[in-house]
Amino acid sequence: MSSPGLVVALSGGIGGAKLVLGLSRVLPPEDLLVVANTGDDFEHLGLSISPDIDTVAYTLSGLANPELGWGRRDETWSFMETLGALGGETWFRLGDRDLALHVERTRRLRAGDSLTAITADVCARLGIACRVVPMSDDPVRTRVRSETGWIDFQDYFVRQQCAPVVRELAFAGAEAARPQPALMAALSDPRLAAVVICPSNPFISVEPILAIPGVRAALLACAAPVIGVSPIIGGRAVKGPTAKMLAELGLEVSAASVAWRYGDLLDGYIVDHADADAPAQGPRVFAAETLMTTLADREALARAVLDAAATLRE
Ligand code: FO1
Repeated sequence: MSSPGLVVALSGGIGGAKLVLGLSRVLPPEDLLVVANTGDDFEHLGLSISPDIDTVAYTLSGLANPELGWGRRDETWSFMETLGALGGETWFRLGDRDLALHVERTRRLRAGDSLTAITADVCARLGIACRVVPMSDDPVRTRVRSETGWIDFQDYFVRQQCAPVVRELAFAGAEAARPQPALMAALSDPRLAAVVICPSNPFISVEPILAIPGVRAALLACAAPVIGVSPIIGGRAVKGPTAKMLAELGLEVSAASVAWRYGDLLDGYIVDHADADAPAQGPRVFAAETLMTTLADREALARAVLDAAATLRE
């Protein structure tokens, strides 16, 4: 397949992973670098868990659970059932197969291996040809301030099912985190053709990446177009708390709001046909089918993003 050059995709959550799969099918593997959010990472049951890395890895390897969107397909739950019977915490559900990844990642982190190295080895074993890297090897933890105070991310997202009203977000550790070297190298690579901000929740999946010192400046300075893809379609989020968070943070629930939130980072912005009149000041707006139901949808949106980048490079 012909390639426009190197493409960097910033991804978090389920929506981001869907577009990453589309990009992986329309680009040579050596031309796709996926940078996964790690702000959702947490230690639970003594295990180091990296949900957004795993959602990308499982999605790219065809192992993602199609119903849940997270974890693995063909899962069994003996560990969870037994843990529950022993009075353990079962609000964060770990399937038996998924558990093996968390156990092995935790062992290697304790042995001193980097999250980057562990992720590369896991992806190689899952047969993934493109590069998947964490946004940093240093810990960054998203926290949410609600009316009752600060909450750790997974407690908010899973245990409390996004019920608390979000007043503020913080990314603990971001100010001391070093950006992923492969990302910084890619942003100054002469072959860089596009940076894609995937249709993820801007607050919890993308802003942790942008909060790492040097990343936003490198994106602003990079020679290739930065293309955002709206996670809002017709005023609604496809999945997850994006719309609720926009409203609770006092923003209009619209594709334009997300573009505004990214500010001057975006050169282009892909919105759904339903939002094609979105007056997104600054970035050039392109309309596409952004609801990804089928694999063909994922590929078509990936092509629309790359076409937009080509247009902006002219
Ligand atoms: N999300 C849930 O809503 N409930 C769960 O029990 C749950 C378990 C889980 C296990 C492993 C994993 O990688 C992800 C898991 N998620 C679960 C999703 C996770 O909270 C989110 O994918 C991200 O943190 C936000 O995108």
